[in-house]
This record gives sequence, structure tokens and C-alpha cells, in this order.
Amino acid sequence: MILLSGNEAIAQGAWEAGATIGVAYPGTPSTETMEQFAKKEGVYAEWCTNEKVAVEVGLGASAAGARVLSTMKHVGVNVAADPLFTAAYTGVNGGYVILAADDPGMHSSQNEQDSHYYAAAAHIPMLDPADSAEALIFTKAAFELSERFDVPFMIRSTVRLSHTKAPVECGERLAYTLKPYEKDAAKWVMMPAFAKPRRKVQLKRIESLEAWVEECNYNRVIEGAGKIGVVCAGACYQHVAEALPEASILKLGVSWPLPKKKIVDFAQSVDELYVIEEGSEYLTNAVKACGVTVCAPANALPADGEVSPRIIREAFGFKLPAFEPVRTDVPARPPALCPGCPHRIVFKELSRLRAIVTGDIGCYTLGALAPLSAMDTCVDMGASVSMAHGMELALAGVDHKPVVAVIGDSTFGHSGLSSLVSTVYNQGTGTVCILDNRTTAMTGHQGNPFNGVTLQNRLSRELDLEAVVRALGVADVRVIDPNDLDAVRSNLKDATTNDELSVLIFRSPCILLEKVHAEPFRVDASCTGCGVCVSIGCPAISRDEDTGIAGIDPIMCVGCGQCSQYCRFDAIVCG
Ligand SMILES: Cc1ncc(C[n+]2csc(CCOP(=O)(O)OP(=O)(O)O)c2C)c(N)n1
Repeated sequence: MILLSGNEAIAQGAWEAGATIGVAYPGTPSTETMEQFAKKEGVYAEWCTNEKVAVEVGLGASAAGARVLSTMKHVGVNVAADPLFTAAYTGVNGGYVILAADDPGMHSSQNEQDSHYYAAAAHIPMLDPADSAEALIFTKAAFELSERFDVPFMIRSTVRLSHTKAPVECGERLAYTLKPYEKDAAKWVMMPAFAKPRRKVQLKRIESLEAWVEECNYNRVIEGAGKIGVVCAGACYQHVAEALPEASILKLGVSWPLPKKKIVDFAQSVDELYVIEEGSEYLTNAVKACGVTVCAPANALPADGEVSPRIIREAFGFKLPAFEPVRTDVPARPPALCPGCPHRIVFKELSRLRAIVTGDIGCYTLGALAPLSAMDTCVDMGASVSMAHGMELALAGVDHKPVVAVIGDSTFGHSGLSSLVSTVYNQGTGTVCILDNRTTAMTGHQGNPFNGVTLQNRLSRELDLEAVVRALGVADVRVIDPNDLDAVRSNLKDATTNDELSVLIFRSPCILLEKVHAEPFRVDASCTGCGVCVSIGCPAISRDEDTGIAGIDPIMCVGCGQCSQYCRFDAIVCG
């Protein structure tokens, strides 16, 4: 037995099943799954530009006969939804397993979604492991099931399963040989003439899946001594088991299709039936649709966020042991761009310009927070460029502040590129800042097309960002050092006042990629306490509460010198 996180266990399960290909786009809490899979022997793994591409590459590899793993976070499933829905028509050749990692409570996401709905809507069977051991067993089995039922299988995880380590029994790798590829237009060419009969195939498959799920031992009843019964799935089971030790639990390991008969039988075996799930009504509504009465606990469970044993016990009206009082006299530590982050000056200058900034998703989203407060919107990957164009359309002819889109290099490759093509095509004239820190920093420094680093460090090709943007027809393309205040200020001013579409590429590596930092800066006696240096939001700089005099923490300071460029009194000096 070894300790593995849910993500590591899924990677191990895929490897044991003989999967040879892994394709993904990073996203918390799924990222380590593909990183771990990539380290295993006899596999090929790659980061794709986005989740749609990953699922299409995965489906191609499956069609050619390989067993394939794709991983993504819940919002990635939105991006991949187009191929996913039709993959449920074509089916597979080699087994194809897709991890959807949900983030109830939004620890690191822009929304909370329940991927169960995708499984139900796309008719893709979904397995819901409750711990690492099940994550391995279910993933391994999902490859065989995918081939047996001729459909991709989804594994659903949530942040607690993905990131919790639990004991796991590892096994041998199956000697899987590539299945022969056979040309079969009726299966793989989804035009209406072929898709209509495939839809019938899909409906027949759903019938077989519904029969299988009633027998499948992944759905288990854990008998309790009490009279209440709870239906739950996935990691939520752990909270239910701890909070309600007397309850009987129908623990669902397959959450689509649901074992309707088993649910009805279970409901009949208890006096009161409850459903406990996180941030969603998928399971509650599905259980009600089986024709059974679902009771509401004495106090409602929260409609959003995660549950915990305490939350469940509170809902069921149990008396709870008092908490140790939480200390409140500790300094707040809101998230901030790192000391030396090359994104900082750009946001400070956008703030000074009072620009309307359509933002995007990455480390740089922190530019929205005080004291920079420089971002107006952040919705989904790539939206910065398209929303900026939309704002310009609405504000045409009106006297307005400059509109500036800000996007990271990985996000630009993910979906900003197609937004920019649309802006160019429709003669947009705004300003787009690409913050090229040479990595996908937010999710842990993965490679992307614009730094040319691949997942398994295979030889790659680094795409020339300026050449790509120029090739789209943007004439005003500039590459600027974001650590140079004068250059950032003058180029932003120029780009936001000219009449053409400008793309400013701010290029400097993420400070965490720099292995050696320069000597720290310090504040000398000429500091007047004006506070401008503090307004750039560097965690290394603080101010004396009484005098306003600035101070720099020499441990945190990386010697980037950004703050010294803002000091009009030359009070911030090196060494
Ligand atoms: C559809 C989707 N996939 C994945 C993610 C997870 N994610 C958030 S930001 C990001 C990439 C950020 O990289 P980059 O744009 O280079 O900015 P940086 O963090 O380096 O500043 C990723 C993969 C997401 N939020 N949405």
C-alpha cells in the first residue's frame, strides 16, 4: 500500500489499464493527474492548447486503437463539450477515459459547476470515486468499460478527492496492444445520414448501461443502525459517513446513468431518505425523478460550496461541540502578485491611465485586487480580447476611457487567439496586452506553445508570438520589457490613443522561474512617506503606521527594482 492523492491514483489506474496516451490542458484541481501520468514508463503525454483540442486528439488516438486518458477541470469540460457530445455518438475504439475535476467552493475557479450534468446531457457514463483507492480501481475499470460499451467514460473528481492522499494498492500494468483501426464512416463520420443511425445506437447503449448499472457493485449500500437513509456520490460520501454514522448510505460510484431500481429499493428500506451533494441539485432531482420522496433536513444544507461533517450535522440539527474561538487579531493576507512579478507595473500603469480593463484568467487576475484595482472584468479564458471588442462596439461614438484587454501567454494560446482573429476580421481598434511571462504560471509552470516547453520535455517548437500576431494582420505589434516603467507607460499611452488595433507583448519571465535573485533593495533616510511605492502592491513593501515611512522586507525582496522606479525622491536604493 502506498499513499496517493486522487489525481495520482487516477494516473496510476490509467497506466495499469495500459493507456499509452495522455492529453490535457492544465486546470486546478486536475493538473497533477497528467503530470503524474507523463512520468510513467511507456506513455506519451502532452499539453494541448485547450481542452477541446485535447479531447479531439484523445478521440483520434482512441479511434486509432490506443487507450487514452484526458484530464481537465470542470470549466474545461465547457470548452471540450463540442467534441464530447458527438464522441458519445461515434463511441471509441481503444478505451477513452476523461477526468472532469470539479471545484465546489471555488478554491481556484471562476465558478462552481457540477459535471454530472454533462454526463447526463451528453449520455456519457460517469464514475464517482470516493477516495484514492476507488479512483485507481474505477479508472482502471473505466477503460475496459469504455471498450465494452463503445463510449468514452468520465471520471468525476472534486478538489477533496483530487488533493487528498489515501492508501492505495497498486497493481501491474496490463499488456494492452493497439486495437486494429478499421475505416468505418458510419461510426466516425457524423453527418446527418450517419449520425441518425448512431443516435439509435446511442439509445440502445443507454439501455444496456441502465441494465449494467443496477448490477454494478460500484453502487453499494452501507447499512446503518438508524432509520434514515442518505444517497450520495463521490468524495461527499466521506463527509456523510463521518457526520451521520447511524445512517444507511447508498453510496453511488456510478452517477450516470443512475441505478433507478436500486434507489427505489433503498428508499423503501429506510424511514426517511435524504440526498447530500455539493453545490448542485443534480442528484436530488434525479432521485426525485425515480418517484421517491426526498426529505429535507431540519436546517437546509447550503446550496453552494462544499459540505463538511460539521455542516451536515448542523443541517440535521445535532448539537455541535463548540469551536475553539478563532483568533481574529491576525493580519489579513489577501492574495497578491509575487514580489518581482513582471505583471505588476503593467497593472499599476493601467490603473493610472484609468483604462477600462477587460481581464482574463491567470496569475494576472490578481491585478483586479487593491491596491492595483486595475481590472474591470474576468469571465472565462480568452474573454478579455472579445469583451474588449464588445465594449468598443458599444462605446463607439461616445467619449470613453481607453479599453484595454489583458491576457496571459497560455490563455492567449488557449482561446485568445481566435478572439483576436475575430477582432482583426471585424476591424476592431482597441489595445490588447499579452503578458508573456514565458510560462503557464497560475497552474504551476506548465509549457505552452509560446515557450516551447512540452510535458515530457520532448523536442518542440516555440511559436513566435509577434510573428503570429502580425500574420493575423495586426500592424502595430510591440515587444516591451514590463519591468521598465518608462517603456510600459509610453507604449500604453501611445497604443491607447492611436486609431488602430495595437498588440503589446510584455515579455519577461515569471519571477519564480528565475533561480537567482538580485540583491534586495532598501529604503534610505530620504523617504518622505508619500506612499507611492506601496501603491504598486508588492508584498515586500510596507509602511510604518504612524510615520508613513516605507520599509522593504529583505527576505521577500527579489531585487527587481520595480518600486525604485516609482520613487520620486530616490529613496529606494539597492544594497
Ligand atoms: C477553460 C479553463 N481551463 C483551464 C483553466 C485553469 N487556468 C486558469 S489560468 C490558466 C493559465 C494561466 O496562464 P497564463 O495565461 O500564461 O497566465 P499566468 O498565470 O502565467 O500569468 C489556467 C490553465 C481555466 N480557468 N479555464
